[in-house]
Amino acid sequence: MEQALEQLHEEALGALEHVSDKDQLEAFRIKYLGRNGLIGSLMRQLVSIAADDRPRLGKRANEVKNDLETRFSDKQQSVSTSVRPPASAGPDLSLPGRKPVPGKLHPVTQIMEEICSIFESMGFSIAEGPDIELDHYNFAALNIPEHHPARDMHDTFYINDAVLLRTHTSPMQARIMEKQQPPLRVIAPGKVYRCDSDITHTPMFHQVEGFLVDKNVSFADLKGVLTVFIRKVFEKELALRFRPSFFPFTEPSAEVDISCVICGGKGCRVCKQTGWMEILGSGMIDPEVFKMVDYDPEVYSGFAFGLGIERIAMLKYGIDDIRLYYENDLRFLSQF
Ligand code: 2U9
Repeated sequence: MEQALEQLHEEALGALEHVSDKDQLEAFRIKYLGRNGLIGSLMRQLVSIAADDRPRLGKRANEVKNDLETRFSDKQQSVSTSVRPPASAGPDLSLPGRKPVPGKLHPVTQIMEEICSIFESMGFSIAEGPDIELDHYNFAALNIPEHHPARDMHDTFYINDAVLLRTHTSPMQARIMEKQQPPLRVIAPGKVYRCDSDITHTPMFHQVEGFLVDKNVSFADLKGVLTVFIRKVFEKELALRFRPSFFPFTEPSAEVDISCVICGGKGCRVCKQTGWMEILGSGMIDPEVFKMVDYDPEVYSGFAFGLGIERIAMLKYGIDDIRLYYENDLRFLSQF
């Protein structure tokens, strides 16, 4: 028994010498010091030896056990510190890397691209123009002369008497009509600016305005194009309702409502129990606009429309505060 105890002690000390990582250390613990380990089973055999020898061997077995436990815990310390480089050695290259978070397009850009591709599929081309615009193209060329009351509604940021931040993207279309002859199908997406800020308005927002000019263009064509567009962008068979309205550059004009995307037209809090949501403005281009660019209104007719992109995205994704788009909070933006 005594010899077995001393042999086991030596064997364990030798084994501990060769331990160099946490897994080996745990295997050592289980083999020698664990509940069913070799030291424990040797100690259980003490009951069967001669009563005279028992106190001495029992004492020695405890010494061996304590010695192995102390050395085990010293080894534990050296193993756990040896995998960590000293602080002066720079970054720990053995640590797992951080997963890169891929960036995404802003939700407004995503919807803008989607809207453009829907109109492109219907033969429209895309035109982009300057954010800083002449008063002439923003207003006068669109049948909004000086002192016209419609100018008040645009809450314009003026740079000087003749230059402003465009309040809609229609100036681009006026520039195109000035240079090109029909037939034309163009949409103008981009940033526009109005001095207004609350839960549904930001001083900068995005619009898409479009127009189509050709011979024999009717209000039915306008309804057809807008119905296809709305159903594609919302991916739903929504109903459209055309409500008479007024814009200086279109006559007749109509505001377009869609059946509520939330309740399907039954009436809910979002559509204020009406079953309808206002979505865009539209109309047949006013003959006065044609005259300004030397198109003959007796030969050509056309329709135009305009919509706010943030509003479309708010309705599509159920967002109730337009300012969320521009607070740069990744918890909001990364959802899209
Ligand atoms: C030309 C002539 C006419 C574009 C149009 C609207 C109606 C319209 C607003 C809707 C919400 C902009 O974002 S919004 O504030 N737009 O209601 N825009 S017709 O009419 C044109 C465009 C170009 C030469």
